Amino acid sequence: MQNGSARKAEHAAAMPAATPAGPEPLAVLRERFLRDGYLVVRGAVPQDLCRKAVAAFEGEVKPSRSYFLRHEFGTYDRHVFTEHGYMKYPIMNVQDLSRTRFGSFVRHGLDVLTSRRIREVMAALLGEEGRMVHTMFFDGNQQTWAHRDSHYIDSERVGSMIGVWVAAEDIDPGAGRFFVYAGSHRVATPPELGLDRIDPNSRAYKDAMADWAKRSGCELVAPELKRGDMILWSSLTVHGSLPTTEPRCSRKSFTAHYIPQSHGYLWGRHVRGAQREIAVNGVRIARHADQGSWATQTKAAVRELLHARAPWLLAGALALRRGARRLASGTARRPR
Ligand SMILES: O=C(O)CCC(=O)C(=O)O
Repeated sequence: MQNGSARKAEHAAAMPAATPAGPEPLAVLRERFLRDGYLVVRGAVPQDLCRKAVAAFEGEVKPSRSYFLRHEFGTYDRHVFTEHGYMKYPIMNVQDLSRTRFGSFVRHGLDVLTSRRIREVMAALLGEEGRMVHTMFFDGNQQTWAHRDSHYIDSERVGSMIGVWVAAEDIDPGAGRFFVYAGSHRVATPPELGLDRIDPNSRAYKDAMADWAKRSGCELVAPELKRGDMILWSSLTVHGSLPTTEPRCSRKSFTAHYIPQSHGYLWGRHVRGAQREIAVNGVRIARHADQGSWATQTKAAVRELLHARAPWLLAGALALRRGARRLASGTARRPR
């Protein structure tokens, strides 16, 4: 673990200057976003809204023994807690959670992600109103590998999706800050990453991407973010989270990925067809699954049981499913 002053110096060097008081003109924000591939906006979300969403997480979600879809593995799993009691793996797609069990968390979480300043900045950057296609909530740090969102999800016009990460509390420098490689949206993915061959969830992708990002010459920026601040980035900007050096601190935060609402979107690098949607504060939000359904929860429980009692059977079933998906993905578009 680094000592406090070394860490402070590292992060001070990586911090962009805070935006001056008062909202900056949208045209200025857009210019900066296009140049750097990311943008920090201070005080974007009302602090009270962030507090309500965090309280709902603590009251409804954290004590729950339900299965939630996880970003790290793409599977439904119960919470895993860090040594200091934080949920290690983020929850994926807050909009898909059961409203009966987690109604307050879903309502306040989606209010955070569709709040006024996010809507107006998004519209300025996207060139039209945004549609939300993916969301997450973080408590602890899964230590997200360096990646380009576009290798997983994007607008059908590759490069036009925008991510937003909202600090729901003051984020400690050692809590695993969100980082971007500034300007990496303008650097082509190197051929050795071979996305037509490499699964972007594989170790090979994660190692190759980390290595390339370091060699890219782009500066690693891990801004200080206080409750209500947000950072936005292009789907082509390489980003992730720093290692945790202060395990007593959480990094409560919401993220969302927006596309221009007139666009279709790529999910797992495929064009998606029709989809269900809800609307919150005028923002259309794609729904992917009913995470609270009896079928989803039962399947997850069976999978957990197999994992514990007959891992060979589970491995075989998963290999079969992967094979079937690979066959079905003959039409996958190659991302940049
Ligand atoms: O905060 C993190 O750990 C990473 C979030 C992220 O990669 C995303 O929202 O696209």
